[in-house]
Amino acid sequence: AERLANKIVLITGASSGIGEATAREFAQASNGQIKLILTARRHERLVSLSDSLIKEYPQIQIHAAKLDVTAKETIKPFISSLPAEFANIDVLINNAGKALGKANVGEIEDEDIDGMFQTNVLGLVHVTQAVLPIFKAKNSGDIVNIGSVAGRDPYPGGAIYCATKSAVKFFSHSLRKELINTKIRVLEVDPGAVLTEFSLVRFKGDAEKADEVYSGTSPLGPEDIAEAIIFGVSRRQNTVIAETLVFPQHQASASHVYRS
Ligand code: NDP
Ligand code: 8X3
Repeated sequence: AERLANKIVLITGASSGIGEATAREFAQASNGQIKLILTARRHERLVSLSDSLIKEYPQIQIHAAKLDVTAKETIKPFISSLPAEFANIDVLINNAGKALGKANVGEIEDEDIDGMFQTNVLGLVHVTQAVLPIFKAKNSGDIVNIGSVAGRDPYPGGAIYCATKSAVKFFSHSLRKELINTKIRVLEVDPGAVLTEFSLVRFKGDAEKADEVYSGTSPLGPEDIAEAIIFGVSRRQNTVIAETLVFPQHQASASHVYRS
């Protein structure tokens, strides 16, 4: 809790799944001694998350705001017009992301291709570009990028999603090298199967298809990934948990999954 105390944490995609669980875990691990900037497109969800956290941790400070990471021109103005008490960000959690569909190349909807690259890659890059000057100015800060097992182990039907997540990996690794002479840390967390709205989004609201992804398995919960994120961020300054691959017990690669 001491290492997290009074940190200012910006989370993208905090309205659901891993992002929401990460907000909760930061609140719990710091016992409310933290300032959270919660962003996503669904503002009403951020408000109810914020309300529930404030109820549990009355001293917590939360700024909940709509931010679409694909709206490139809004990102820098958003960061530079944060309320003064939230402006000096310490931790950036680049979590907003998605898969759209599972079609093979040649049959992928144009808007799915664009949606995945714009959110998972360009959104992450532009948010990082907007926040990094704050970190450089004080020579500290943590950037946590949410990749995926899909960025290490590509699978048919995932060409675009896997390409976006391997882009996240190489962006993260390049950035860590650029920042080697600073106290800014770059952490990459790569989840395996996590039960969130991920598959519902991928299959565009088809709950049956989404449920099939997890049938006969015990997927991770978003809080399991949140714990890995908070572990990395709360190490002593000299320690960089550079990459973390987290599977549920029945999974050993993107496609090697045991079903009972
Ligand atoms: P969810 O669908 O539950 O959450 C995704 C979050 O991203 C939501 O809060 C959503 O908020 C936000 N988001 C989507 N589009 C945008 C946008 N344009 N701008 C801002 N926020 C956006 O899925 P997960 O929690 O599972 O996904 C979180 C991350 O984890 C993603 O990067 C995903 O690729 C990755 N991941 C997930 C795995 C899984 O099995 N679940 C495995 C490996 C990686 P809103 O719609 O309100 O904008
Ligand atoms: C999500 C995991 O394997 O469904 O990143 O692509 S997978």
